[in-house]
Amino acid sequence: MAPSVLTIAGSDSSGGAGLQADLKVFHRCGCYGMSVVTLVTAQNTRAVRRIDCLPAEAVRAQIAAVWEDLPPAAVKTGALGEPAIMRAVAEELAARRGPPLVVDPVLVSKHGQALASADAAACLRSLLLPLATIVTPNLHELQALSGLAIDSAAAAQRAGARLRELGAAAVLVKGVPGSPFALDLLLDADGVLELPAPRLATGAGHGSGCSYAAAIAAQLARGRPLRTAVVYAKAYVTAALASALPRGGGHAPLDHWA
Ligand code: PXL
Repeated sequence: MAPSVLTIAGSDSSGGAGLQADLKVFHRCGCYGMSVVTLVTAQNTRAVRRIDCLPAEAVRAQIAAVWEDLPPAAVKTGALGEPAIMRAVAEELAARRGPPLVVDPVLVSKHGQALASADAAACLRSLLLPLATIVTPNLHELQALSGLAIDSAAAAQRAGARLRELGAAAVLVKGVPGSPFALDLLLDADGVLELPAPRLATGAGHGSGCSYAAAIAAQLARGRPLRTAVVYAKAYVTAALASALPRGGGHAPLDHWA
C-alpha cells in the first residue's frame, strides 16, 4: 500500500508552491498525501498578496487528528509563519518522535515576500533543527539560520556544517555559489555528497524548493536511504523544471508530469 506522508505547510492559492505542490509530489511519487495547514496565502504566479496564519491551536489539532488515525511514514514542514506555530509544530512532533522529518526552512517566497516573521529564523534554528532528519535551506535561508555570510562554496559548506552542529542530522545546501552547475551539497554523517545538475534557463521555478523537500520526504516514506532519496529528489525537480511550460504571467509552476 502507498505509504502516507504528511506536509505541515502553508496554502498557495495558485497551486504551484506550498502544500499544494507537496501533495502533487507525494501523489506523483506513489505516496498518500496528507496536509496540516499553517497559513493561507492569497497569491498567483506574480505575487503574494496576503498571508493569514492559523491559530497555533488549529495547527496542533490537525496534527493530533491525523496522527491518531493515520500516522505518517514521513513528515515535511514548509512555511510555518510565526513562532507560535513553530513552537506548536515542534512540540507536537517531538511528542511523536518516529518518522523521518524533512524541514524546509521557508522564510521568503520566490517573489521576495516574507513568509515568516522576523524572529522566525531563530525559532526555526532552536526548535525545528534538532528534530530534523534533513533540513533543506537555500542560500538566503542558510545565511539566516547559520548567522554566517556565504560568498563561496567553502563558506556554504561551513554554514551547512554549522546547521549539523545545531542538531540537524543532515543538511542539503541548495544553490552553492560560484559553480557553473545548479550545485547542491548534502552534508550527513558520512561526509559531503556533491549534487550537480545543468543550470536551466527557465522562467519557471515557483515551488521548486517545496517540491524538492516533498520528494525527499516521499522517498524516505518509501524506505529509501537518505542519500538515495535526495539524489532521486534532485532528479525529480530538475526534470520538472526542464519541462515546465509558461502558466500565468509570473514564475510558472513545475511540471509534475515530467
Ligand atoms: O516556495 C516557498 C513557499 C512555501 N509555502 C508557501 C508559498 C511559498 C512560495 O510562494 O507560497 C505557502
